[in-house]
Amino acid sequence: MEKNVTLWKVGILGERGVGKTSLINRFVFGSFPQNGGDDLSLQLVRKKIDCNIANLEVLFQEMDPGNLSPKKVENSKALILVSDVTRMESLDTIEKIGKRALDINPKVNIVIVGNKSDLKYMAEFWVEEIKCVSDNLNAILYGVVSAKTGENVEEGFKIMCKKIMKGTNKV
Ligand SMILES: Nc1nc2c(ncn2[C@@H]2O[C@H](COP(=O)(O)OP(=O)(O)OP(=O)(O)O)[C@@H](O)[C@H]2O)c(=O)[nH]1
Ligand SMILES: [Mg+2]
Repeated sequence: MEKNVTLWKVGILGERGVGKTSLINRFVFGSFPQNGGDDLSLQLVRKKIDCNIANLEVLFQEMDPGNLSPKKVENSKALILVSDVTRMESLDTIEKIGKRALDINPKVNIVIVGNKSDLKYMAEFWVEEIKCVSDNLNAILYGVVSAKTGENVEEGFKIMCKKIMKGTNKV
């Protein structure tokens, strides 16, 4: 008999090319296709999460920041805002996206990541700057990750789920 499933929708947003598709591929399929792989922007990608929450499944969706409707924000358990550590303006962009999302729903759970941590030698910003944006948006979690090497990806998603479940400071 199928048990009840807890299903959370999680939106992934950020500038073009920051690695949204690659992060989904890394976490859900454990792979890093060259050039980001197939476009997942129109798909919902579903994954079971093993993190003390019975039968938790997450539906990931790349969202177009220019088209962030109240319905999309309301339906999302969390929004993961992705920047690229080699491009400073990508961090400014997610701050703007985050502010817009909070205007729509001040209670939305926000996670801030700087992707491409494997390119640290080319980085224009790092954890300190990410923390600053995270504080401004009252995010539940922030950090650097790499879809290419997998650094912090699996752990990060699991920590996010645990924090949401505990309702650390929101929900
Ligand atoms: N070195 C490195 N490259 C990455 C990483 N993540 C993504 N890339 C590369 O960055 C490029 C863009 O990745 P995508 O995953 O397509 O980015 P996206 O945000 O989905 O892009 P759009 O859907 O076009 O907005 C691709 O060439 C990826 O291979 C990473 O962690 N490290
Ligand atoms: Mg993409």
